[in-house]
Amino acid sequence: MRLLHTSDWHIGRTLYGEELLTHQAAFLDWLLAEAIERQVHAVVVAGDVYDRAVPTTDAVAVLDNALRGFAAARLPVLLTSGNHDSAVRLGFGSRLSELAGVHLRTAVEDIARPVLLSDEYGEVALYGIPYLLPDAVMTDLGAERSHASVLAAAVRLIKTDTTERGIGRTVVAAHAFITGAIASESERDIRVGGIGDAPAALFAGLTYVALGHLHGQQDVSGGGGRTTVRYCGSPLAFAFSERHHHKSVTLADIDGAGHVKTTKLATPVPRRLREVRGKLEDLLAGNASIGAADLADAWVKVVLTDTVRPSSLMERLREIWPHTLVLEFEPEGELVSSTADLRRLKQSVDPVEICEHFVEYTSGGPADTGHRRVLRDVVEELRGSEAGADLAASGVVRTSADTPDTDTTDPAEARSIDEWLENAGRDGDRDAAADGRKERRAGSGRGDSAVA
Ligand SMILES: [Mn+2]
Repeated sequence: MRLLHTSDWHIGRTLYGEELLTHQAAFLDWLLAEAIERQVHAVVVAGDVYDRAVPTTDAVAVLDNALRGFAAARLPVLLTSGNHDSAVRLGFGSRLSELAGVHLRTAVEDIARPVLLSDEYGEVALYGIPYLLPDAVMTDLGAERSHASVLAAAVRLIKTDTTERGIGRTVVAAHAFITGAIASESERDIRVGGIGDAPAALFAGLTYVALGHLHGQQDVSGGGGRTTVRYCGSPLAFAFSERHHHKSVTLADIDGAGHVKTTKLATPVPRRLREVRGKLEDLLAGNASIGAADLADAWVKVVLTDTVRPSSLMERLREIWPHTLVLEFEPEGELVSSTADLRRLKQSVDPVEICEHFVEYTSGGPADTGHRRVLRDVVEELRGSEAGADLAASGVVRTSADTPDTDTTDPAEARSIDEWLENAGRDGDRDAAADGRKERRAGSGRGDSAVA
């Protein structure tokens, strides 16, 4: 028995704004050709068929065309719904499409209804477990609120069915997060609300478990037992962090005794994903030592290390590498990442210092004396004004000793930034009033603060 296992097509997904649909359609054409050439008994698609619960009409047309191709070739296909799919929309007309060999498994009541295949050794029962959101299905399955519990209940239903039918070889498609598996950046985490992941052991006794959800191919059989549990991974890379993945679909050959041999079939690569890092000048010169040569056909992520931000960056990069999709800026030397920046910002209480961070971030170099003088003047003027008191109260300008005073100041009093600026520094007498308020606040004993 030979099956072709694939998942996570995410039809309609974009890559950093780049349309992937034509590449997805090309992959599906390739898949059909491979399935025919390698004479597989069936194709198994383990969820995340579409990228969105409400796919675009173009995405629907691509799937429709692919399924028609498999039906015309008399190749059975089993598809389950993943966490990105709407089970109801994907499952529409499933009893009809089944007549053409397209078996959609998107509902709990269909979990234990197998597609029966046969080879020279007898029958193989093929089941599909849709992505099971514990809150939605725990009652129907008589399970607890966890992935492990609902999946175990689904597997029990399947095992009862195979026992009744007297079938020894069973294949199950499931969309789940299996304990110990390695996640990628492009998946939506389904382990929320303490619902957790599920151990591979709950599939013990089955022959082959065709998993979907994680986008990197991996075997999670976990040693013991004869059950092969495997993620085939997505057919296309969906993030630059997946640029080292070798995307594939899995061919699973099951012999008469239920031994499984898996083979990866590399999927077509529409464009390579490449990440380069360096100074703009070196990059534009196509400096091979930093990997900047020959990127005209690649999807490119550029990390610039210049200390001053050059102008019209994206335009200049796209002139040499038309498929540049992502541009990041990390001045060399001091570690500057958004996380580090935010941490630094959080530690700063002096508004002048906070503004200096902004200057540094936008210009790529630290604020000089001139910058600092202007910043200090503006901040001091603001602080000395009614508008400054409002800003402090609303948490926009932080001072080390301040807590907001909602009794005496109304942050909504100034209706716009323009109004603040217009009034800024007009009334020097208010310094004293502001100081007085600060003292009262310190003594008021209210611990709540908008500053944190
Ligand atoms: Mn997915």
